Amino acid sequence: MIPFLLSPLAVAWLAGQASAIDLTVSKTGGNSSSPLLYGIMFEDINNSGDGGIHGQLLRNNGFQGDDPGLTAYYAVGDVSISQDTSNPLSTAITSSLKVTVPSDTTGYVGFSNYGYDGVPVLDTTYTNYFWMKGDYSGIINLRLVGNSTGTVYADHNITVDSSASEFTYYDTSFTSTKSSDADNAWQLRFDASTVAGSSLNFGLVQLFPPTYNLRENGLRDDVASFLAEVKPSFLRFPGGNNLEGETPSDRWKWNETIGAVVDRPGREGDWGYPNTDALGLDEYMYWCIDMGMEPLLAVWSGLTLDNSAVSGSDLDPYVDDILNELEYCLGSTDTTYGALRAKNGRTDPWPLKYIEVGNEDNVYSNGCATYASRFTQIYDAVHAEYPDLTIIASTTDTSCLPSTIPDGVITDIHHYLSPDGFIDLFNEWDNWSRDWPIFVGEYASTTANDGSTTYWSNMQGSCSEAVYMIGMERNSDIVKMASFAPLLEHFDMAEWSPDLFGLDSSPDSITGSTSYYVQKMFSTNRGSTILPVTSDSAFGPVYWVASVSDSGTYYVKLANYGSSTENVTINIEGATAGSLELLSGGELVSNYPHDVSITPSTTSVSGSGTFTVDMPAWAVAVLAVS
Ligand SMILES: *[C@@H]1O[C@H](CO)[C@@H](O)[C@H](O)[C@H]1NC(C)=O
Ligand SMILES: *[C@@H]1O[C@H](CO)[C@@H](O)[C@H](O)[C@H]1NC(C)=O
Ligand SMILES: *[C@@H]1O[C@H](CO)[C@@H](O)[C@H](O)[C@H]1NC(C)=O
Ligand SMILES: *[C@@H]1O[C@H](CO)[C@@H](O)[C@H](O)[C@H]1NC(C)=O
Ligand SMILES: *[C@@H]1O[C@H](CO)[C@@H](O)[C@H](O)[C@H]1NC(C)=O
Ligand SMILES: *[C@@H]1O[C@H](CO)[C@@H](O)[C@H](O)[C@H]1NC(C)=O
Ligand SMILES: CC(=O)N[C@H]1CO[C@H](CO)[C@@H](O)[C@@H]1O
Repeated sequence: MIPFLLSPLAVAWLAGQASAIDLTVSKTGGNSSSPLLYGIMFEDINNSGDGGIHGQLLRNNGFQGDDPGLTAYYAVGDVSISQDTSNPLSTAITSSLKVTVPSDTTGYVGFSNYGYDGVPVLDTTYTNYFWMKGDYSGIINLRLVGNSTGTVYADHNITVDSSASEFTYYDTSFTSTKSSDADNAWQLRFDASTVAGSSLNFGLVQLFPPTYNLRENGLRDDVASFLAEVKPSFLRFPGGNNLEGETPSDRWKWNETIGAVVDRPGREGDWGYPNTDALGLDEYMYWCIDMGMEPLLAVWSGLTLDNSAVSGSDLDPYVDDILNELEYCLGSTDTTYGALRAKNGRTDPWPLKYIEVGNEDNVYSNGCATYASRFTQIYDAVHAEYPDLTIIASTTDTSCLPSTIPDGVITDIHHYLSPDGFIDLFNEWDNWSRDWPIFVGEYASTTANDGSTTYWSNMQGSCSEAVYMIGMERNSDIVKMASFAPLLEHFDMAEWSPDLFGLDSSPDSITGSTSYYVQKMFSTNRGSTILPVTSDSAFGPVYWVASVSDSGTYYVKLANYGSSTENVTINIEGATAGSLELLSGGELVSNYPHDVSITPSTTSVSGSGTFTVDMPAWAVAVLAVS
């Protein structure tokens, strides 16, 4: 809008507007773009797995981790509840919940579970599993209730015949109406009159809303669907630091995350809370298959978070463990671990093509000093048996890497920076050696330019990520893969912000940060060839990259890392129509939990080979035309 009177501010505004930027996209030349460029990195941090994307909603159901206590449980009625280690459910699940009913008690009593800061109660169907032990024949009443209000959203009876000699398994499903908030609990109640003076034990209670692609023990459909909209190309898992552990025995152990959930012991994760490992190796693989992603499996390389590293012959058993894990993923059903995979429900090998050796092996001094030998030991063993696997080293730092990097190895770099930090790295890859490919395995703008911590990404930070991504895409002949991190948080349980998106237990809580929308815009608008662009202007404050798809759609990605509107003219000979997606909202404006103000707008555009894009301050845009 042109102001009617030219105030000094308006003159400044016009001055900012005066220099139109002219871009001409070449229809020939250029490098092919990596088809895997935009993917995701996942580890259980801030309850992104348990309490986040994994479907199971009840917390502390297996009393896992270092000191679970009665976290999330409450007594319902005049009973006492306790963690009972003398009635383990299985070798892996070493406790159950004991509900002791005083003599002369009548009515329905039992226990509740408050989930991860509440249970999300939606207008949908839930499946519910539990084990129980103790003499009881009669009705078990399952409910979803407002924890403070007592409002009943779901009320369901099943008839059981439980014995004192062993645990009996029950599964059922029921429908619910929607609660308007997060303050909900799941309850299990029984008729006290027949138990009075005695007790019952319950094990591994599980409650699932509909799961993504209807997988058993699957992901929350609403959360996974929101992520799927990004169309990520790969999933790096299971860490991150959460792969490592403080000591070797604390590491993520693949063979304790498979099979029936009742056989998974879980562990104290590296981010200070228990991991149930219900989201285990096979579930990650199904997640990849269901979202059309390449799995990128990180394997433990001997580094622990206390700055020690297992190396030399001490590493041999762990190398064998990696080979066992790969046999589980890739072996035929004639092999020991391939047969185990089949027993667990998957006959075909998993479509695994990428593994990463460790995580950030450059960060700790003892890690860097030993990584060259540890990497080589693992590389040699894996490559000998699986020559087609692409192997990723966890650092680009050549001082930690072998002096000769084997052909085909990708190296991983991580950047957590201020917005200006990403602008400074715009040309990081322009002059980089083309000798081996790059994976930007973690990146996010995490602080403001003054160094203060960013709570949720704002447009300045997200725009700086877009500038850096433009730099990667321009160089995606060597930058093969990139993933923002961390992916997801439970708002009430976050130890690391900002994250790409988040949720809590209230309805409609799933919130994309401004960075989520940048990732989505870049990932869903990909060409196969990066095209040369000529311009009358240098990069900054506006940055751009152009590409074309095999079907002839031209994409021009733009970021304006500046405080003035910039008028950009884009020439693409022969292109006549398409769309413009634009994300803007002010330098320090953010989306917040339950307060989403910035989402991309899409408009139709037409032109005969020329398109103009007015880039607001701190904006990110994608022009897609043919
Ligand atoms: C293609 O890559 C080479 C480096 O290998 C680079 O010099 C050239 O500018 C790239 N072309 C485009 C269009 O990005
Ligand atoms: C949930 O309700 C129980 C009583 O049933 C109460 O003790 C507990 O404090 C409530 N929890 C929360 C988080 O409000
Ligand atoms: C569950 O069973 C109890 C006891 O028979 C009964 O009072 C209650 O109405 C039943 N609830 C439902 C939802 O059927
Ligand atoms: C997992 O593998 C390790 C190393 O091979 C082995 O010691 C351990 O017993 C296995 N655990 C299970 C549950 O199979
Ligand atoms: C990369 O090379 C270009 C010229 O080709 C130069 O302008 C730029 O500063 C270099 N970038 C880095 C990070 O060295
Ligand atoms: C942007 O530039 C084009 C081409 O010079 C011009 O037609 C258009 O009016 C300009 N838009 C604005 C808002 O100044
Ligand atoms: C800083 C913070 O809130 N950290 C939390 C991260 O999540 C774990 C598990 O929920 C909490 O124990 C931390 O306090």
